[in-house]
Amino acid sequence: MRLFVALDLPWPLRQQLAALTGAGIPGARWVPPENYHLTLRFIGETQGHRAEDIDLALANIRARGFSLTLAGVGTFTKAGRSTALWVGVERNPQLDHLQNKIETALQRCGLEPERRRFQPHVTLARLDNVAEAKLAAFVQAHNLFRAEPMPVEHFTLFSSQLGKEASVYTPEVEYVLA
Ligand code: 3AM
Repeated sequence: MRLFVALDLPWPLRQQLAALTGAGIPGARWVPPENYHLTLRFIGETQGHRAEDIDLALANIRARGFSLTLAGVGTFTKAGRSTALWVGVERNPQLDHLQNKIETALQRCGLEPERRRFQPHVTLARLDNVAEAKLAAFVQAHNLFRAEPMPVEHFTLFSSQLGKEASVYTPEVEYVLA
C-alpha cells in the first residue's frame, strides 16, 4: 500500500477551491475536488505489518483540535520549472505541532526522516510544461484568496492508488483530535 497522512477538507471548502480552478492554463492538470487534501507526511509504499505499526503509532498521538485557514496561492518549482499550483495555509503553530508529532511518531516506527521543510498547502494542479504567463496571471488574480477558518478535528491515513488521469485516495483510518 502507498500511504500518506493528511487532513481532508470539508465539502463547501472543496467547492470553493474548485471554483478557482479550471480556467485555461495550458499544461495544468487540475486535481479533482474529491482528491484535495493537505499532506502532513508522505509515507510511500508500505508492507502490511509495517502499516499496522504506523497505524498504532498514529493512534497514540494526543493533540487538540484547532482551526486553520487556507489563504493565498503559490507554486512549487523544480530546476526552474513549475511543478505544482497550490493554495497555502496561514501561519499555524498548532498545525506545525501536529505535523511534528506525526513526524516523530513515524520516525519511531523506523521511517527515514523527511528532509523537506513542511510547507503546508493544498495542491490544485500539477504542472507540466505549463504556460508560465498564464500561471503567473492566475497566481496574481487569486493571491488574496482567503477561505473561512476550517475546524480540524481529525487527521487521516490515506492510501493512494496511482492512476493515469488522477490517483484514487482512500481514507483508511481517521485519528481524532480531542
Ligand atoms: O500534497 P501534495 O499533492 O503536494 O505529490 C504527492 C502528494 O503531494 C506527495 O504526497 C502527496 C500525496 O500523494 N508525494 C508523492 N510521492 C512522494 C514522494 N516520493 C510525495 N512526497 C514526497 N515523496
